[in-house]
Amino acid sequence: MSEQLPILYSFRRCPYAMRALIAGLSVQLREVVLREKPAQMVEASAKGTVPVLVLPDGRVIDESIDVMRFALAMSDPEGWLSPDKDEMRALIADNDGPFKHHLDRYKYASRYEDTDPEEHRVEAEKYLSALDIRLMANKHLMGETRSLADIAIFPFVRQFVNAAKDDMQMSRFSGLDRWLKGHVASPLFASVMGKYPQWQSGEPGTSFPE
Ligand SMILES: N[C@@H](CCC(=O)N[C@@H](CS)C(=O)NCC(=O)O)C(=O)O
Repeated sequence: MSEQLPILYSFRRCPYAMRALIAGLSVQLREVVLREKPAQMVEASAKGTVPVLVLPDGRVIDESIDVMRFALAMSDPEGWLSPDKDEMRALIADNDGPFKHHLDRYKYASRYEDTDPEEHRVEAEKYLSALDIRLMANKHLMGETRSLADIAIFPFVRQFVNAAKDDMQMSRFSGLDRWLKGHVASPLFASVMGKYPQWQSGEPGTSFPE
């Protein structure tokens, strides 16, 4: 039966891949090394980014948020798609756009010319402050239960906070701090942090979840 599962090309440390994996699909997971992208992945999606989902009928989904929406359209037991769609879309767009822009330029400043990481930390923290205001009022970004927005965003916030922990004053972000710690400690997050060997052509991949 395993050949009926979709194939997911993934990279363990990638926040986009995390959000796709966490959305609940059963897949054949193919762990990729980004500097050695498999030809099959690039044939499926010439963009050359992970995650890439290849469905048994040949359809390809190569945007992480679309993988999440596809998975949740099939099964959404906690109602992650239930909160206001436009509000969630806007929060995620701010994460994937400006916040990711500043995250990369803070964390990987030497890869960019004329970049002052501090300026980008300050800008990134403006987005985190907006999240914190929500999280002081509610347990999660869209209310008392977790939603698409929380799951799509927290892997990026985790990456920023891990990089910035000596530079940022977490006490200014107590709602965000509680929320992030909760997601990072959740069984759901643990379930996508398994280590898989690099996929080799000719192998099916690892059945996920195991
Ligand atoms: N918009 C894409 C972005 C995915 C993305 O940029 N993934 C990174 C890894 S975190 C990647 O594959 N980069 C290509 C590379 O580093 O060669 C999505 O949401 O799926």
